[in-house]
Amino acid sequence: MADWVEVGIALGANLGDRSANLRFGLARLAPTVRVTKLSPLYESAPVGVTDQPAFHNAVCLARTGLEPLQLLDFLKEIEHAAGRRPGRRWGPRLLDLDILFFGDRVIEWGRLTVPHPRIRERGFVLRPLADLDPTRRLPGWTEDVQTALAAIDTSDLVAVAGPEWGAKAGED
Ligand code: A4P
Ligand code: MG
Repeated sequence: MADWVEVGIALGANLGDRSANLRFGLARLAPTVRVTKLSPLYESAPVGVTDQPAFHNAVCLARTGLEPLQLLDFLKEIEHAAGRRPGRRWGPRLLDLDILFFGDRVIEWGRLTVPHPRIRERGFVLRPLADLDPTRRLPGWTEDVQTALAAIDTSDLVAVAGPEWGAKAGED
């Protein structure tokens, strides 16, 4: 096991009971991945493939002793346990768990790119990440999270619950 490292994880869902699916994912992270901070819950218009239902999105900060590819496999297992099966890229999903950053590592392996390459374009990631840590500068970035957020349009985002959403049941 590596030393415990801080990671950022993005959570998304646009099928089924979206907030329940995200809570399922959160619950499955522990104790291997210990969540230290959870963002508010947002509803967001679909990006990429636009003819699909709106998403619920959130971000958490966490600590883990897993190596990067172990973390990726662990997240994929949780997605599978939530009922997700391989489908269209950017298409509808019951649960999506993406690694936003992994300590100060810069990774470009076949299966894993860290920091996540599309963070800067995505309000549904930047906004909740800025809620948790606005002055964070991700490895390889010249600006911090709040500066990146100020550069994009986030008018489609609606906060639907505060960070306590992670502990509640049945509010979708
Ligand atoms: N992969 C590479 N780097 C990473 C990383 N940092 N974290 C690989 C997680 N996975 C990473 O992912 C495809 C492959 O990316 C993985 O097998 C892994 O080896 P996937 O989750 O199976 O498929 P995907 O999510 O459709 O693809 P991708 O490229 O992760 O899509 P995105 O960029 O995550 O976009 N609109 C709204 N409003 N909210 C959303 O959450 N999500 C997407 C998915 C599109 N539009 C959205 C949302
Ligand atoms: Mg993904």
